[in-house]
Formats: sequence, C-alpha cells, structure tokens
Amino acid sequence: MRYMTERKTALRPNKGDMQYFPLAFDEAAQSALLGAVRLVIAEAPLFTPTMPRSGNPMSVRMTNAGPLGWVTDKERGYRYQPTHPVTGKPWPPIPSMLLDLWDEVAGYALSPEACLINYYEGEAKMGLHQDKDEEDFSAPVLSVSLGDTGVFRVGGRSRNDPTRKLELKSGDVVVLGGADRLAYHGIDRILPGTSDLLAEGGRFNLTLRRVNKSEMKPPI
Ligand SMILES: O=C(O)CCC(=O)C(=O)O
Ligand SMILES: [Mn+2]
Repeated sequence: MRYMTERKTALRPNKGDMQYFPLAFDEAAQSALLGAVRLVIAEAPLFTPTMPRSGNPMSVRMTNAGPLGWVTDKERGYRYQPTHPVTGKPWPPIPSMLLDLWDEVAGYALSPEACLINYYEGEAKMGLHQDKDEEDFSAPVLSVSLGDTGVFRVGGRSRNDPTRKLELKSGDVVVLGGADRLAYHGIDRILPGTSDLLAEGGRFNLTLRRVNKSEMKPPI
C-alpha cells in the first residue's frame, strides 16, 4: 500500500474474529488520509445525529462517504441512506486509501458501501452497541483511528459479556469480523492532547461497512 511506508509486515486478510493492527497507517499516511477526510467534510459537513424516539443528540458529530451513509434521527431511527440528511446531496466517494485498506484486509469480494466518519471532541463518547443495521454480517467492519487516542471497549455478542479496553491511537486499524462481527463495542472517552495530527484536537474514527448482500441493481 502506497502510503504505509513504515509497515514492516503486510496486513493479513481477515477471515474471522477481531484483529488489531497498531499504527497500520504511519504519520505520512495519517496526514494524507486526514486530507481526504477534510475534503469529504467540506462537501458533506459534520452533523449532530439524534437518538431514535428520545431525540437526544449523540455526543459525536458525523458524516459519511460512499453510496450509502449511516444516519439516525428521532423520527426514523438508525438507517443507511444515499444522501446527507441536512444538505440532501449524495455522499462523496470513499477515499481511495480506504478502499485499498479494505482490499488488503477485509477478505471480502464486494466493496464497502459506507464509510461512517465520527468526530469526537471534549467529552464525546459512544455507548456499548453492536453494528447491526447492515444486511450482510459476513463482511467485516473495518475501523481506522486518526488524532487523539480513543479508549475502545469491546466485549462479546451479548451485552453482559465481559469487556476489555484497548487504547486506539492515531493510525491504528481494528477489524471486527467473523465471530466478533457482532461484538458489543464502544468508546469510553478520548484522551485529549495525545496526538498532534489534528490542529483542533479530537479524534476521527472511520468505519467501512458493507451494507447490502449483493451489488445494488438499478431500477428497471
Ligand atoms: O470510534 C470508534 O472507534 C468506534 C465507532 C463505532 O463503533 C461506530 O461508529 O459504530
Ligand atoms: Mn460500532
């Protein structure tokens, strides 16, 4: 992979379970990826998602890239849709560096359809949840962290299973696949001042998701 100049060993395709690749993106690669993320945000601004039913705002802001994007609001709840909920425009394409990463580690023939971009600042966090709004659980979910360290918590497929903590640093990649595809996970908090990558501070997390089981067919 072009930007990952420092990597000593190739990332192995993921056929099952959780995999953790510390510093899969070196500093130059992180800067290049951050540039691509900023271009996405210029076209598809970060918005504040709200929880189904309660309408309470989430503490992260988010946007997406790809043919589909994950959104949530009080009225319609969690879902994927092809357009930005505020601008009404299609999401920008997934940055090519992320498509390269998917090809390298997903072990899955079809392309990701959504790249959810979360931005955490200050006290932002994400409660324990499963990623289960996709039709296709045989594809893994790939996550890349940029900026301040995030305290990631991951457990099993039941909410009450024991959990463990992993500090996700800038450039780290996590793959939730196989038996861990539906593992509960979340972000307890971010550790401010742990990275210089983002001038404004905070943390981006990018997750690549396959949503549909087969390629979407155009309407007849
Ligand atoms: O920020 C992270 O590392 C996890 C994000 C996440 O689980 C999600 O967006 O579904
Ligand atoms: Mn998740």
